[in-house]
Amino acid sequence: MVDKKIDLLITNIGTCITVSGPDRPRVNEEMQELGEIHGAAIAISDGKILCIGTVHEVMKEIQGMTVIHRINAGGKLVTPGLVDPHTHLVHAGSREHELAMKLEGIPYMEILARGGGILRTVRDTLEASEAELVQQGFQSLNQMLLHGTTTVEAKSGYGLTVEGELKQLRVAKELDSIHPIDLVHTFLGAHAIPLEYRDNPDRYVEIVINEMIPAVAEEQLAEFCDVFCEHGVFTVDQSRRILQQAAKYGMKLKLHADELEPFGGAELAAELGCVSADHLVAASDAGLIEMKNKGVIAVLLPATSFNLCTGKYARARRMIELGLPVALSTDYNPGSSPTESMQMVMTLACLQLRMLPAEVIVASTINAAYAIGRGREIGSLETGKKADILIWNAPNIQYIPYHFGINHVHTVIKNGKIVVENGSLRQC
Ligand code: IZC
Ligand code: ZN
Repeated sequence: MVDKKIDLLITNIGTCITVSGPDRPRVNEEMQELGEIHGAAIAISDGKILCIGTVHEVMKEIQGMTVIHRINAGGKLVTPGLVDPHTHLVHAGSREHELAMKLEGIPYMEILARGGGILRTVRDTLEASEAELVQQGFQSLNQMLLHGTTTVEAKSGYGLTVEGELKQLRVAKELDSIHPIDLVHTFLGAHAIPLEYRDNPDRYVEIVINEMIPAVAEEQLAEFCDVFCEHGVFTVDQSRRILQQAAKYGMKLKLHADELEPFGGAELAAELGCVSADHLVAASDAGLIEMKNKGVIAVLLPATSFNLCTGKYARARRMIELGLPVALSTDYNPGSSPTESMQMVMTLACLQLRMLPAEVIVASTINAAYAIGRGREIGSLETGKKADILIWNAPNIQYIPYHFGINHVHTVIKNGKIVVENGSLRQC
């Protein structure tokens, strides 16, 4: 090891939350295990963690090695970078005009049924050039990075034509290559039924199955396939057919399940062995138990419940009690959750889902990483993992969800590089 160089050495870490543990999502009481090290240091080489421990341990291990750059964490709190496993990142425009409609009592699904909502964003996104979409997505990613998110899942679903979906996925690939945040790509052609197929939704499902999935696979544009399985969008049977085809093409599976009413989504996610089922506000106990038995991760999106003003939140306590691995996400999108901030989600998870601050950290790091198939590479601070690290302006982890509505991130290190310094993006 002696000839190895340390690219970055972080010393004087007050408390380091490593979230280290077994190579699998955390369940039950494990969701409260943070793997704290007091008086810690982290040595980084080639974008990865070379060693982590107390200052004494790390200094001993790296003795004789050249240290190229070092930072003093000033006794602050350090955690893994946050992972956001469910976003509709690439889109054009925004939908603030829906706010007054919502306050008048018009439900989200009714706005969609009138040709607004998702379909409004589809029109805006189809009209936008790839360069415009890259520009808008880049700004959102900057916000995410400033708020401590270092890996993001990004769905398509605002094209709803073969070309439109491919365009969105290509933009996501481009963003992945030009922005420090790492992206994980998901095909969501089954996001809404286009108006022209309203009278024959199965015809649209056929296009998703026979044209879109093969085209997306051919260009290797998506690792996951997802479906918005809900009353008024895609039925359980249609969702099953789409996901089975995606699996044939080598994609891993996700599902928007039981967001607004009990619809059999959790049961379907278990039946198909989805990596995650997301939302689950109205999921049945039977469905949750089936998910647990199949190891499906529950991705909860409390900012969406908050923003939809329904007063209905996922039963996180019940899920944790049942032994389901729970992850958190923003659901960032221009309709039901216009926020890039995982810190906002963490506050809502505590106050509305009754999750403990420690559980919220685990759900936003290692369990979120497993929800996008990255649990072995990110989500905790352990030797060999990516050096995705946050230094916080917060005395302890409880303080982050407690003191809400502001950004507590001081420094972001992504793949071993400092990308946010003193709360501002570093020019590179
Ligand atoms: O644009 O409204 N729920 N899809 C499913 C969304 C929200 C995104 C949107
Ligand atoms: Zn979504």
